[in-house]
Amino acid sequence: MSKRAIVTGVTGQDGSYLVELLLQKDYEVIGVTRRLSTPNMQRIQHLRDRIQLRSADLLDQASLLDLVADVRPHEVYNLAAMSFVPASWEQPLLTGEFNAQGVTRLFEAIRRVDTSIRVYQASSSEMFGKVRATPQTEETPFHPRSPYGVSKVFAHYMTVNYRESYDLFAVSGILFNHESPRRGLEFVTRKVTDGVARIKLGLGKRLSLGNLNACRDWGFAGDYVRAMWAMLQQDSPNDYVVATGVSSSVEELVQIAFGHVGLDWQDYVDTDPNLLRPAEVDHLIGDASKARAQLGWQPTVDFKGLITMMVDADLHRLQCEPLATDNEPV
Ligand code: NAP
Ligand code: F7E
Repeated sequence: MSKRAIVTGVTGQDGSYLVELLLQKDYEVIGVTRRLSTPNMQRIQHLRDRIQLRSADLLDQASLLDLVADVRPHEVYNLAAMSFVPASWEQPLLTGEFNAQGVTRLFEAIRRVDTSIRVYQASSSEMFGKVRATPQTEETPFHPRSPYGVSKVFAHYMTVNYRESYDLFAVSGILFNHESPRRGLEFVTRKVTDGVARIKLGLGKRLSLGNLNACRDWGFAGDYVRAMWAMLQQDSPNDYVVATGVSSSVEELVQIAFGHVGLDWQDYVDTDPNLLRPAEVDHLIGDASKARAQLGWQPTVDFKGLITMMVDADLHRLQCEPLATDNEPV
């Protein structure tokens, strides 16, 4: 009998890769969308006839209870969130409602329906923030630097709490930055690869960025969803760091992206103080030894391979459709 999984945040970057993986593994997939006046299905258009979609919102307890009670899943992957860090300073309360209390609402729905349902919570390296140790492991203390980071710390400890209080198989995947051609255009990797492609094709002239010195441990989203799935297949629930173990700066990112199309980044990049954050996370690098040892997980795409893949995908997309402004299925 095939397993049934609920995926919240199915219209997002990770949702689309995770659904592809689950379908390969013969899962019945129920994707959760929220009602929008204009549906936002670009990333899952190619999967639409192979999954069911249900409407529910992390803000609405009844919708989550109905969802879990009707579907009776074996596994729930909670990927839904307000995921853009700068927006969390503009809307700190809403960020908390989605990312912190939204997770509590989902856990409440699950524990009331069936405590044998396994659940994955999308935690983040942003919880480490002003880092207390390098590299960061599952044991590193948290010091979040944004309302987004704070909301994810709350949700992380709720995951631990529901595991300890109700014996739920609830896991927290502490994932470092992961990117792809399906990444939202506001995140720095995609902003750069889209900007480079536009400049190369004569559709743009310059690129404005914030802090070029920030360093992140960047991996490929397609690799990271394999770790999510593996966490729910273990004998017991556990939390895992998922990262490449290599950290690069935003400056290195622009060097690689412009270099890939034969341009010198210094001729095109401006820095804009308005793009600096009220508090920055300066340097992240993860140690995924536990995930490697227990999940048998390892990344297949390195940083240069990731960025060149994204530049090539943006070149292709803009050549096919030069007026494109949003993500296209790739
Ligand atoms: P993403 O592309 O921004 O997708 C977020 C998804 O959440 C979208 O499908 C969005 O739906 C949905 N959503 C937002 N608010 C919702 C609500 N109130 N109710 C129901 N759905 C809602 O994010 P991602 O990069 O795929 O990341 C997936 C998860 O991993 C997020 O929780 C993120 O915080 C976390 N994370 C990401 C990274 C990373 O580097 N990508 C690293 C660590 C953790 P709409 O399409 O309707 O907006
Ligand atoms: O910024 C710097 C910026 O917005 C990365 C989310 O998926 O990963 C993501 O959060 C760095 C920061 O990602 C620009 O200051 C410079 O230091 O791509 P980002 P993020 O904030 O690390 C974590 C793990 C998540 O969980 C989040 O959901 O790049 N930076 N110039 C810039 N960043 C942006 N966005 N735009 C710039 O122009």
